[in-house]
Formats: sequence, C-alpha cells, structure tokens
Amino acid sequence: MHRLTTPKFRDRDVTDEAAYLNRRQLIAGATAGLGLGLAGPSLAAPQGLEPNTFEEITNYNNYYEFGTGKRDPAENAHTLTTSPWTVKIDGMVDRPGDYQIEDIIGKAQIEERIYRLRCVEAWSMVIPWNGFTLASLLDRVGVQSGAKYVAFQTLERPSEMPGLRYPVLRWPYREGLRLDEAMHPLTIMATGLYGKDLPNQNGAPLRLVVPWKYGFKGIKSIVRITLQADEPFTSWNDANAREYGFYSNVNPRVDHPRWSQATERVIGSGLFGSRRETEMFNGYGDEVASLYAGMDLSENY
Ligand SMILES: Nc1nc2c(c(=O)[nH]1)N[C@H]1C(S)=C(S)[C@@H](COP(=O)(O)O)O[C@H]1N2
Ligand SMILES: [Mo]
Repeated sequence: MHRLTTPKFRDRDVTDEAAYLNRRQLIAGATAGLGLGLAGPSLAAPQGLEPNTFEEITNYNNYYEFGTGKRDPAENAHTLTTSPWTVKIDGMVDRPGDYQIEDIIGKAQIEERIYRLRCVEAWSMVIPWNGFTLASLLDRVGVQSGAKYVAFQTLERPSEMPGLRYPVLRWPYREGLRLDEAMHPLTIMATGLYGKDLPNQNGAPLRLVVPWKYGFKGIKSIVRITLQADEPFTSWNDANAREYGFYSNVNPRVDHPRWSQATERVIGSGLFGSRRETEMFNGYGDEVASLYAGMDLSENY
C-alpha cells in the first residue's frame, strides 16, 4: 500500500534519496530474478514516488482555455483572476449555494498527496498536491439519496482565456464522476502543489484530481459542482466519444484508437529512462478496482 500522505517529502535529504535508490534497485533486482520484469507485482502499486520538479509541473500543461500548446498555459494563465472566486454547488444537495473559495478551503482539512498523473496522450508526471478529499466537501453540503453522479464545470471567461476563441471543445470545459468515484478517499480537490498555492496553469484556485483516471478527468478552475441522477455531459466525450469514454480509467490494455496506451513517456529524467510501462488504474488498482467489479472495461473505457 502506497502512502497517501508524505509529510517528509519536502525535507527529503541525501540520505533519504540514497535509501530510496537502494530500495528501487533491490526491487528491480528481485523482479528481474523472478523473470517478472518491470510490470511485476513488486512495482504494481506506486511506491517511493519521485515527484517531478516544480518547473516541470508548471511549464508542461494541458489547459486548452489558454491554448493547446504545452507552454501556452504557463505563458497565458497569469491573466486569470482567481479572487474573488465562487463555486456554485447545486442539484441534489441539502445545502446548495454559492460558496466563496475562502470558505471552502478554510473549512477543509488540507493534506499532501503525491500522485501519478497519466495523460491520455501517453505521458506522465508525479505531482505532490495539496488538497482535501472531495468526499469531505460533499459531506458538508449533504448529498441527497437520488444523486448518482457529480458534474463539474470550469470557468468560462473569454476576456481572460484566449483559448476560448477556438472551438476545440464545447465550452465551458465539463467533467463528471460517478458518485462512488467522487466519494472515494483517493479523489481530491487540489488547492496547491509543493506546499504553494496552485499556479493558475495547474487549475487555480480549485481543481479535481482522480489519480487512477486519465488526466483530462482532472478538471481545472472549477466554478460549479452539481449532484444529479444522470450521467453528466463531459467535454472530451462530447468531442469524440470513441476516443474518450466517460470512465477513462487508465488502462494499458485498452488502446486509444490512434495510439497505444501500453507505455508512457515520463516527463523529466526518470530513473529507468524516459519511458515506463503504464499500470492498470495507474497503479491504484488495490484501492479502486472494486468500484468496477463486473464491468467490462473495454466496453466502459
Ligand atoms: N478546464 C480544463 N481542465 C483540464 C484541461 C483543460 O484543457 N481545461 N486539461 C486536462 C488534461 S488533458 C490534463 S492531462 C490535466 C493536466 O493537468 P496539469 O497541467 O496540472 O498537469 O488537466 C486536465 N484538466
Ligand atoms: Mo491529458
């Protein structure tokens, strides 16, 4: 079981680093000896995750409201006004309303979570997020019994988001989760990374992180959360349903129609070179596989 919180990662020193390298070598050696290779069970769950640098995490982004280039969000997102910021929480909840971001974050229990991020484009990073569980926010507003899904919406502000001029997606960017996925303890609302406020290009002031799903499910700069009975409209599914399913769980055995999902390019210089094998549920299968028991994951991609 990997660690959910890693309070020591920020003051990790040379000794920790050496111990970490040693452990990785031992694991690699053991699995090689058994003929299991890198996909062997010892490496199945993410452990000893080595975070990407702050530079990498904040300069290689997807945030199409600011342009489709990987550098566009870092160059353009500084124009985004993130204060004041209101999140409308509505639909099937006991306490709907327009919540101020200070109120949401102020009452939340902020934790650190080091998670893999696997983009559907077959690249990956490791990001040390700060945030709180979505479940804690949903508990606070009171989910009603008929609610089965959670819908999320990003800000749509053309004056500050140059990418909205291009009809790449049907704006605003929208995403959604099944209620049990939303309530899962691994699902967080991120408010920061590396102990700093979330940079705009990473989705300030509030973005979703669902580590076992492709990165596009992690909707940025959220202004609305709606509890509802029906499966939500989601932007990428709308743009191309065959390529982007509602579930979009990371799955090395279900290829994108235009490329393989078996491996991923590691941003930065990884210990084992620049590619690694993609893991089922991005390595979080022990925690989340039961959510999909009995489902055909190539049908429900
Ligand atoms: N509103 C919005 N959210 C978004 C996106 C986007 O274009 N717009 N891109 C998604 C994709 S494809 C990925 S891989 C992640 C990237 O998050 P990061 O830039 O913080 O690494 O954000 C996701 N959330
Ligand atoms: Mo992505």
